[in-house]
Amino acid sequence: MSREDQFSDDQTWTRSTCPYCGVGCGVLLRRDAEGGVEVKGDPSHPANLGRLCSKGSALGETVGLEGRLLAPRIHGINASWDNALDLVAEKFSTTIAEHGPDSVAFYVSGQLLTEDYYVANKLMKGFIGSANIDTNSRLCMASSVAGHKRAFGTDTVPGTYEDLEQADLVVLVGSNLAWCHPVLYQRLMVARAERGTKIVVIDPRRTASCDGADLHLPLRSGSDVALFNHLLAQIDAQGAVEADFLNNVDGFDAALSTAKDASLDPTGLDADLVQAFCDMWIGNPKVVTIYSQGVNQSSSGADKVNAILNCHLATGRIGLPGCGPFSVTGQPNAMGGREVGGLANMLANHLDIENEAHRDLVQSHWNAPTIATTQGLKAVDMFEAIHAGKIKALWVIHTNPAVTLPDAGRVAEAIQNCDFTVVSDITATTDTARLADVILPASAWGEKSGTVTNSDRTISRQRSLMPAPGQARADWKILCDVAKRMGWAEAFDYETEADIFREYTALSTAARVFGKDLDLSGWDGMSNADYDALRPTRWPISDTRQGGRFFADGQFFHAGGKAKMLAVTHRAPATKRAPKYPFRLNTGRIRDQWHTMTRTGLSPRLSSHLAEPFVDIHPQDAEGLGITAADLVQLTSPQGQSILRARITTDVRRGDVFAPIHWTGETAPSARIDQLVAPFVDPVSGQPESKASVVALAPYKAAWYGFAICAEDLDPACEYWARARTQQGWRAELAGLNAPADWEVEARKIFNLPEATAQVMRDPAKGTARIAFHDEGRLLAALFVAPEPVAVMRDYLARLPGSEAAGVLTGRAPLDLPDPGPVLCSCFSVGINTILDAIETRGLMTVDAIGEALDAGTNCGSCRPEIADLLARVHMAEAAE
Ligand SMILES: Nc1nc2c(c(=O)[nH]1)N[C@H]1C(S)=C(S)[C@@H](COP(=O)(O)OP(=O)(O)OC[C@H]3O[C@@H](n4cnc5c(=O)[nH]c(N)nc54)[C@H](O)[C@@H]3O)O[C@H]1N2
Ligand SMILES: Nc1nc2c(c(=O)[nH]1)N[C@H]1C(S)=C(S)[C@@H](COP(=O)(O)OP(=O)(O)OC[C@H]3O[C@@H](n4cnc5c(=O)[nH]c(N)nc54)[C@H](O)[C@@H]3O)O[C@H]1N2
Ligand code: SF4
Ligand SMILES: [Mo]
Repeated sequence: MSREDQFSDDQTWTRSTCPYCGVGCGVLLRRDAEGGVEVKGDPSHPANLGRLCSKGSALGETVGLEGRLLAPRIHGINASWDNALDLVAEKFSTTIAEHGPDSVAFYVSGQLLTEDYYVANKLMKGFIGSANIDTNSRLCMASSVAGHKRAFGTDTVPGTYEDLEQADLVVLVGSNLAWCHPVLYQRLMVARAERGTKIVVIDPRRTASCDGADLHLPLRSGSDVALFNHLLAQIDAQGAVEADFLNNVDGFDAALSTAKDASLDPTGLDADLVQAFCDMWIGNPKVVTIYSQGVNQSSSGADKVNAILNCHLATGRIGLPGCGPFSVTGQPNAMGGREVGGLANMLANHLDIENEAHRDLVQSHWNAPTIATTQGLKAVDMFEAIHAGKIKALWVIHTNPAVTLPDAGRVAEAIQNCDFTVVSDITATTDTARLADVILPASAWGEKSGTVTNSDRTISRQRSLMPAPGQARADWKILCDVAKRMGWAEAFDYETEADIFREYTALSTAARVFGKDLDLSGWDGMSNADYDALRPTRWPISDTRQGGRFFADGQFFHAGGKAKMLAVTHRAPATKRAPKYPFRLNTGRIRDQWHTMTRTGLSPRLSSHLAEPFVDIHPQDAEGLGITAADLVQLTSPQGQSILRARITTDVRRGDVFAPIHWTGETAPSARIDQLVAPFVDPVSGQPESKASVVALAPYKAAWYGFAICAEDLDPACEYWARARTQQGWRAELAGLNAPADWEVEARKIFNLPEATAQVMRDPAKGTARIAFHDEGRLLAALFVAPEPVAVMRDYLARLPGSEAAGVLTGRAPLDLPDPGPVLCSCFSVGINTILDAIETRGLMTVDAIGEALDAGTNCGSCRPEIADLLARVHMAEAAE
């Protein structure tokens, strides 16, 4: 029987899991006639029940071979696998022989499959004998891990996704759920429509998640501990402490007395607003507090987590239907990584590196020659040790640290200067891969196979739908190939990912003696066929229990079985604003891009939502600096510089600016935001403070600005450029300090069109130029230049390459063809102007009415918060008239 036959009514669909966020949505996949991939939500997957967000819906647009790395490369030249693997094994072996096991390191990713992660960890900790394996989850979940362990004695998310639907109140702390966990947000919105769930957002910035919220607390950056300490004191003052539950909790008195001493001043919030929040929280026993990077990515991240957990422990609101703290994980397998010991400070199966009995068990299970006895270097320290030359061989797998680590310029320098660097990636030219000695082609989502664990402990399969292209290989295979060449053939002799998974579940069974919560013993000895047919299942999975929630029974995992409340005090962010750096730089995500865009950036639909990097500035700050909308702005921090497009908005607090994290050397070199970010970390978790650096702002005085469209690629050489995919090719924003002598010559260089027929319109007095290149009547490319930001109809023009486009140089749509404006609904490509026009001319009052009229928001629903926001703005403006 084929794999599909076993679990699908329709035999042509393969069940798999979305490779993006930690919601972990199930997808149904099928090859289409053109060799592409059709994607739809899996109605039977418990995470999404058939829903998908914009990124999941566009997966089919991102599986082509464009940009793929198809063969191993040594110093930029294609090599055979044998040569590349021999070189990697030899370099790692000799470095270890000469300088010891701690002179090498792996930097891996929460996007690896559990099987990949398990093997990487086994190789480093049990065979190389160092714990220098850390992961981008250090930048992502480390504070939650530390907070969980301090409070519960284990790193466990107590609740399930159903809790969001059963809660009366959902509090989002430092989480832009509407954009970053869109399907969970949709589930929440449905529950809200049905049962009136209240929603509170705690975020310095007004986000799309605020559109459906009852309250928004725009607290000062980094002040969450002060707010939750105040809540704890209020819980006590209002008699909401659950005395019975406190029998299972240590540390209540100390935590409470610290909380009572705490001041609300650091939050900068209005006292009435805080009171309304506390009353709501205390008055709704069914409360879920969701938290994410606004909490974790902070120099007090672990304390923020514990301040939140304290409130749930004091009220016993944990592990019951509809209530509990909920750390939503970012990456698709951040949880799986934590489960198999993917961080430098843990072992597989939630076992501890410092515990001798734990180490012995793991070592004997692996039949390993050694086992690391102390924690390895955490991400930021690891790259510092590379910079200092202490680590001499580095292997980066499935992550792009030259872009995403704080002080990214220094990190790039460290990678560049490291004696030997290997990168395993699917993309040929990432900022990190460009710096490596050896790059190894990995098989990608859709080609590879294994398991992932989502935010609510549900383990699902990723299944392959098509063979890997070129010479690409699964990440676990590449790791095993190297391990075998390093002399450990037997221990890494797996035939399939099922072999690895079986070894892991057997370890879990052996680890039962330690009474850990993570228990997969029910799957011990699973057959290949069972592994193939595996349905999404929430752990624990044993003979005594399956799935469910943790801790309502008061059983925790510290010695003695009790939970701990921690006395935590507010600490301001590590960097202080000063006259030289008067602004606080907050960073985060946008709706339709995934991290460094290597995959989502291939999709024209996803690239149309926000096509250029930007910085959000409060109107009063902008005025003081002489910055107006669409100006370019130079940001300077002690670490580096960036140039970004200004968006003037009251969504940010005065003194704060916000910029997205997604742009790279490939898409907008001067917008790499982590070049500005200071490398300060939380002292407990080692997680960097990615959202609270200090910067100075100044208008960027470009001599010229340009907008370009083209069918083929472009290669700008100016100080500022940012490019984005379109259905017809590319669009790009450009700016420079020196205008070239001849714009036609320059345009030919940018587009690499030395011969094409040019149509040129110049106005030397105004300093403007417009050049279009045609081939047999079809538009190849066009460039619009002016001494100020160019005013043309960008979204209209971006659709023209490949068409006749006779009037392109006017820069506007013909009068009878309205300009749809920037795309809001990426599924149906509906622009803002089209929606505004429909609201105004047809009197539409609701998001659903707009959906009926224009289809916008009716497929994945990711744009519904923004449509609601547009509606609110129009109706508010009307009311004011
Ligand atoms: N579209 C999209 N979705 C994604 C991803 C993506 O790249 N794109 N990445 C995935 C990953 S790996 C992750 S980790 C998650 C992240 O998901 P989120 O954490 O929801 O996303 P962010 O935008 O990083 O940050 C959330 C919010 O924290 C706020 N914040 C900043 N400082 C503070 C503070 O001091 N206190 C509070 N309370 N809030 C603060 C920011 O203003 C921001 O709105 O998203 C996942 N989902
Ligand atoms: N300032 C600031 N910085 C941040 C954050 C922030 O909020 N603010 N967020 C942080 C967080 S939470 C995260 S999670 C990180 C994310 O940062 P990264 O992990 O560095 O970013 P990605 O773009 O996800 O990198 C994944 C890489 O893996 C490659 N890849 C894709 N599929 C495969 C595969 O199957 N195998 C292999 N081997 N490679 C593959 C991709 O091409 C890409 O190069 O960024 C962090 N950095
Ligand atoms: S919410 Fe979107 S990105 Fe996240 S797993 Fe689901 S479809 Fe993928
Ligand atoms: Mo993340």
